[in-house]
Amino acid sequence: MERTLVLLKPDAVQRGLSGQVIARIEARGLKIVGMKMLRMDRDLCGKHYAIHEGKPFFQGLVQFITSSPIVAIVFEGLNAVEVVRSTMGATDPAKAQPGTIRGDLGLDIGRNLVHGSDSRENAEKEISIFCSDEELFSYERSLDPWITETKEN
Ligand code: IDP
Ligand code: MG
Repeated sequence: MERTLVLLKPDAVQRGLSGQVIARIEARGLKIVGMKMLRMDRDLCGKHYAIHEGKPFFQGLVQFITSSPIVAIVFEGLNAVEVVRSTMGATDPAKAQPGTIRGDLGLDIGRNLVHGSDSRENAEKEISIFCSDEELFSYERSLDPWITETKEN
């Protein structure tokens, strides 16, 4: 089954929205297979956001994401990457559709609450940055057949 990395950014944790964000993703049927709270440092930020180094917003992003604890969650399920991305909404909350996490709970591109991997390949890389194999769990839920008829993807 496909896995993806979700980060509840410092603004989500500080605003007490962690539960709401997790609930929206869980309610779609995706399963939590790993979760932890941590404070990102400059090093981890450089690894996770390597593709954005040098961009005008990078310094602000580092400052923000390292400013307070985050929650890192690995979700698993059918089309997990795409489903999380569509549930999050567009990067800029001002442009995100109502009904999405960013469209309902956010206002500013620099405070957009949540991260979700943008491809299966990047998901695998990002998960390995944040979680060891021992921190990830494979388990069945009895309701899985009521969420999807697909066993593998
Ligand atoms: P994504 O989070 O929707 O995948 P990316 O383009 O990968 O968006 O950007 C990573 C993160 O960098 C965004 O979620 C946001 O926190 C921050 N960011 C991107 N563009 C801007 C900007 O123009 N101003 C401020 N922050 C930005
Ligand atoms: Mg991105």
